[in-house]
Formats: sequence, structure tokens, C-alpha cells
Amino acid sequence: MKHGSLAPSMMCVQFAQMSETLERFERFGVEYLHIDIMDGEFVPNFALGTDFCAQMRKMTSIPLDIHLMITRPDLKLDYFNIQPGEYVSVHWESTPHIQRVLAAIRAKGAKAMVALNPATPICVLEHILDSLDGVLLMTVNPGFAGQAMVPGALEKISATREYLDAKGYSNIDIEVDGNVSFENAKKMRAAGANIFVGGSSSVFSVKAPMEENLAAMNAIVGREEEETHE
Ligand code: S6P
Ligand code: MG
Repeated sequence: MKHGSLAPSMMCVQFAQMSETLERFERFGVEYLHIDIMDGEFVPNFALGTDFCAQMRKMTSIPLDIHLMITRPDLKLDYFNIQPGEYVSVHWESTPHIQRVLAAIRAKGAKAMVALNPATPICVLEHILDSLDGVLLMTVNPGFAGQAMVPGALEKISATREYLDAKGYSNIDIEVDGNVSFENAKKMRAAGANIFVGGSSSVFSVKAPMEENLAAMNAIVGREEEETHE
């Protein structure tokens, strides 16, 4: 099985420890920084924004994985100065023009992903398969860190992987976001996920030092120790 990728959720970072944290991520081969953008409308919370993305690009070469939890992302994409090689997820529920915004993301040289809330069925993928680099499956209702995985999340991951493979789209990534704990991540990987958002239940868990959390997640997603350490 091809190894998976880890994308720590930056809304969980201790801002006072930003430099050390990014240095650790680079040392442990973290592949993406997951940036939660919330507008207080699509989700009942505010989180990171455009300036935070700009700061991260200055501080590290790890590509951003921008998760837009905002209404009408098709009208706001240009706010984000999206760079080639970044991942950008837009919620299927957030715009009547999902294909248009996915195409606009690709036109910037970025990877286009559709995000699905837990209750959104996977049949909505049918007519956008050619426009997708990935599917972000929410395994909690979006808005907050620290929630429990919703019932049926693992079955939805398996069903999505089977659906994509059956349609001939094995290349489309499946990212999982929400309570990707050490225990859940193993099950999510077995179900077919390959990008793992690490938040308060794994990378940023206070139960162990961050180095231990990163090493444990790297092992779970299938990255070899020697591949990631200096
Ligand atoms: C939730 C957001 C997520 C969280 C992540 C936190 O709306 O999209 O990216 O930051 O779920 O992880 P955890 O382990 O606290 O659930
Ligand atoms: Mg997220």
C-alpha cells in the first residue's frame, strides 16, 4: 500500500510555539499544513484566514492544504493567493457552482478537492469526477476541533474508496478530517483514506510530547522512520 500523508491542523497549534512546531514538522516529513478557514456563516465558528496562509508560506516550504468552510467560495477564491502545488478543499454544500470553483482551483495549478459534510451522500461526486484531485470526507460536523467521530464515518470512507475505484478514479485522494486519533487513523487507513488531518486527538495531543505523536502518526500512515528523520 502506498504510504499516506499527514496534514496537521493548524487551528490546533500553540501560536507561541509556531517556529519550533514548523521545524519539527519539517524534520518529521509532514507533507501538508491543514489550514481551516471559517467564516462564521457556513460553520458556527471563526478560524484562520488569508493573512495566516500568507504567514505560513513565509515560515515554511511545506505546502498548504486549505480547507474552505465558507459560503460561496467561488466568489472568494482570489482572496487566498493560492499557489501551485497547494491543496484547496471546497464544500459541496457551500456553493451552487461546485464545478466552476474546482476548475478555478486547478487553473491556479493547485489540487482541487471537494469536501463533504457527514450527511452529504457520495453520489454528489458523480458529475465532478474529472474535476477532482481529492475528496475530503468530514468525519465530524465542521466547525470545531476536539469532537468525536460521527457514526458511519468509517463505512463512508470505504464506500467512497470503492466508488472511486469502480469508476476508474483510483488516483483521487481521500482525505479524512475530524477526530483522526491514533486509533481511528488506523481504521480510516484500512478503509481507504490516504491523507490524514492530525488535530487535538493526535499530533497536538497533550498526552505525549509532539515528537512521539508525530512518530506514531507517521507509523500509522505507513511512512518509514528512516524516510522522515534527518
Ligand atoms: C473542523 C476542522 C478540522 C479540525 C480537526 C481537529 O471543522 O475542519 O480540521 O481542526 O478536526 O482535529 P481533532 O483531532 O481535534 O478532531
Ligand atoms: Mg479541516
